[in-house]
Amino acid sequence: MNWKWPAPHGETRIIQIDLDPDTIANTYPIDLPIVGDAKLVMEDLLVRVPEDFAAGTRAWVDEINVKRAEFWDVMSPFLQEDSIPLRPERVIEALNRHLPAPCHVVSDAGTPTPYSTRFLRMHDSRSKLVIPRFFGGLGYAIPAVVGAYFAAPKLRPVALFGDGSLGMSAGELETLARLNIPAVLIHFNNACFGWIKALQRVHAPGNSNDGTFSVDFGAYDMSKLAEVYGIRSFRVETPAQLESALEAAFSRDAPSFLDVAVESIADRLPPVFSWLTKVGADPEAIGAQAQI
Ligand SMILES: Cc1ncc(C[n+]2csc(CCOP(=O)(O)OP(=O)(O)O)c2C)c(N)n1
Repeated sequence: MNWKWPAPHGETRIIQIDLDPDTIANTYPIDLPIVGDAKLVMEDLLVRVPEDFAAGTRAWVDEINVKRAEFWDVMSPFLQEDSIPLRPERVIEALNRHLPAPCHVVSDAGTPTPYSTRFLRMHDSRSKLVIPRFFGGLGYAIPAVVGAYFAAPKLRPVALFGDGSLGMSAGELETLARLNIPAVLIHFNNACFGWIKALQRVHAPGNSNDGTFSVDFGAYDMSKLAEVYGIRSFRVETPAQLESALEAAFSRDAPSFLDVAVESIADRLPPVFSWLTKVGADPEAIGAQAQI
């Protein structure tokens, strides 16, 4: 939240745990720096937690679980919605039902980030979702699943990316094909740099050209691109096609590419705190979203 929370000089006392001493207190004034591996430090901290504090924490965890259940209730109609073009959250919902456990999911910046962080459900502690959020460089997921596969060949690698990312690392499809990496590649095709288009609309609404500039691509069937490399490809426009493509992709032992035509995040804002605040929606409301 652009370092707005917790307030930098507020009441909250902050302990920062980091493996890298150089990052300690870089952003916030902190009360207690601890340099160490997060898992080991947590184990040490847990034995020091007083019992009455732990009891209070249990009540808090219960409260969070109630809110969590409420969240899934509120979101369920959107996750089930069969509108066309498909809503991105509908794609994640279908993926949840097909993902094997454990698995490695890598997501690019753009549409896949807000929707995978909010809706992807991983039930296995060995599963991982990796998103290069530090710089959010587009084009990471396709090459990264090659690395994920060699790091853990028994775990199914899954890549989530937009068409902007695909444009930046499409050549790596050749690597996946040549090495026969059994990745499931899910392309969120919205024919634009959606993230940037949404930012332009949020910050400069009502300008000529709809306030947007240089962010639209043509609407292409990108499954044909993957086919060039001999990768099994699926063009997905309907919920039924989504189901059958996921079914087929996860039953194969070779790379598969799903070109999924999705609604653009420039048309209906995803749960991005600063965007919702800017357009006057309540970002803290469960299931907050806004049409723009
Ligand atoms: C290498 C790189 N260039 C530019 C950006 C800035 N950027 C962030 S999101 C975005 C648009 C992403 O478009 P797309 O991959 O099509 O996903 P969408 O937002 O449409 O879902 C851009 C250009 C970036 N993050 N990385």
